[in-house]
Amino acid sequence: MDSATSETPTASETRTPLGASADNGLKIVVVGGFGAGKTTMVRSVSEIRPLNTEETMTQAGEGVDDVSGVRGKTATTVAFDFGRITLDEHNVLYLFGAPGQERFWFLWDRLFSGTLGAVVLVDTRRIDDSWYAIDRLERHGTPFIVACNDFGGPTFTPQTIREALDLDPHVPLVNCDARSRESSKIVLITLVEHIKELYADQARAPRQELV
Ligand SMILES: Nc1nc2c(ncn2[C@@H]2O[C@H](COP(=O)(O)OP(=O)(O)OP(=O)(O)O)[C@@H](O)[C@H]2O)c(=O)[nH]1
Ligand SMILES: [Mg+2]
Repeated sequence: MDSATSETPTASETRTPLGASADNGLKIVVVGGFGAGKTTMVRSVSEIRPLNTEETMTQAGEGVDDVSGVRGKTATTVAFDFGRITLDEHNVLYLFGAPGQERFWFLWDRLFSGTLGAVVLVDTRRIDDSWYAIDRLERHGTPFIVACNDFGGPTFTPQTIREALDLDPHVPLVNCDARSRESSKIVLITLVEHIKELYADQARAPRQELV
């Protein structure tokens, strides 16, 4: 197998040093089905050149991996992607992109450890591939949002997607283009705001019980 494990140059060629006042690291993971665009999102939004652990896909994997929905894909993540984005002078998001292939799912538990929240990337042509990620996040109790990545596939109403994913009404659902930095930033902002709301709800809850 050819090794493509590398620090692949991306749109964010600029090397942004971590600010001296940054003292709060927030870990976010990007999960989803095989080829849903996880590596693409980490690459497009990271302010540093991201670390990618990708391997060239060869014929040897054809009997093992379900490549039916990702014809033309040449590389796949075998460990994780890592990127960074500064929110403000104190807060920094550390982004981890999960491997999508079933044979690497055992790595997900480690990736979820200490995670503040997650983005579930969905390819609407293969919605079923997202069930596993959502199930794992719900079991783990990790807050998450769902982002439908634009592969030019059929457009469904938000309600249809919610029903297909059996999504709780409080889980935000957004559209995105993982190749776009701006679009990916909006996804991350949506997640951070969702997490803030959850914490605010939790902070209010005990006071309500005392009344
Ligand atoms: N049209 C379109 N293509 C995309 C988009 N995001 C990613 N791609 C392409 O889809 C392919 C798969 O993207 P990856 O980022 O490797 O997907 P992944 O989820 O990391 O894949 P695994 O790690 O193998 O599970 C690549 O060829 C991307 O260029 C998108 O928003 N629109
Ligand atoms: Mg990947």
